[in-house]
Amino acid sequence: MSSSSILFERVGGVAKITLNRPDVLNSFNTAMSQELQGVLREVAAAPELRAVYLTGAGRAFCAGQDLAEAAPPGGQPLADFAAHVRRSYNPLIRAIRHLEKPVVCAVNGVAAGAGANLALACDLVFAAEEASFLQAFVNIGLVPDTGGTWFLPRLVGLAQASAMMILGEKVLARRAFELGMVYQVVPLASLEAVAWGVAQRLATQPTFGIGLTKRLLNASLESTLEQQLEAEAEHQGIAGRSADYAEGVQAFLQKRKPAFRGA
Ligand code: T3D
Repeated sequence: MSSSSILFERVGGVAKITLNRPDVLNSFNTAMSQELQGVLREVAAAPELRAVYLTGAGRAFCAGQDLAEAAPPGGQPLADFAAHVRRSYNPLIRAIRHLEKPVVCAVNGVAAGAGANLALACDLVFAAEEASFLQAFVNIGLVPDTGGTWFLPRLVGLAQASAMMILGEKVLARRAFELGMVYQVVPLASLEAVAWGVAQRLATQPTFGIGLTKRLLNASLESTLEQQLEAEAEHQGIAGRSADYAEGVQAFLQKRKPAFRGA
């Protein structure tokens, strides 16, 4: 499936997804959100797709909600913001966190509002040195959404999250790295090669176990140590019965490269 506002390519085992409204810095209108939701459903249902690569077209990653759609000059503003957030943004975050495949995000430029929080929900976030993160909501009198109030304090602590969300100032990629918001910062010229290389490699890894790891990490953010110890045991029980585990151990003992199938 490929459409104008979301580009979707299957490259080997990787789903390459590009936010594609560069004239408005890839900001989300309703159609783009619905298309992205559809693509993520397609990826979830395709066992041959074992990793996701998400990026933006042009000079930005994503500038959040398309403000011209939300409040068109001389037109009708969105009637119900709560319903819009429930329909357009919450499903994206649920889809990414519940997708039992690694999601690699390449933040190629500014990531603002819902765009910043979309990136933070991904599993491995690479940022170009030229990229920045902006909790833009306060600048227009809104509250943070798209999971930001959940992810950001957990990533950077309450003091820094509060400052970002209340002051609404740009955080440059290097600072985002120092604060723990992103995995790696690389020059823009090598961003795609680096992040894409990781996504391609992940698609050959034991992605069944990586999916279970993602489940455990999701749970860990809300569990007690006792609950988490039990969850680890239960999920090790599942991983230990997988074909990938059998292959991984045999390959190790036979001193050869494993051929994982993601099952
Ligand atoms: O239901 C709901 O609606 C609630 C949900 C809310 C979710 C949200 O995400 S709220 C937050 C919305 N986003 C913003 O407030 C960010 C607005 N944009 C900016 O602050 C700046 O554009 C950036 C800091 C992101 C980038 O600045 P800069 O100087 O690099 O670029 P620019 O010149 O401001 O923008 C370039 C073009 O993109 C420009 O159009 P033009 O003049 O070339 O025709 C600009 O209007 C357009 N653009 C940028 N962001 C948006 C946008 N158009 C529509 N919506 C945008 N969000």
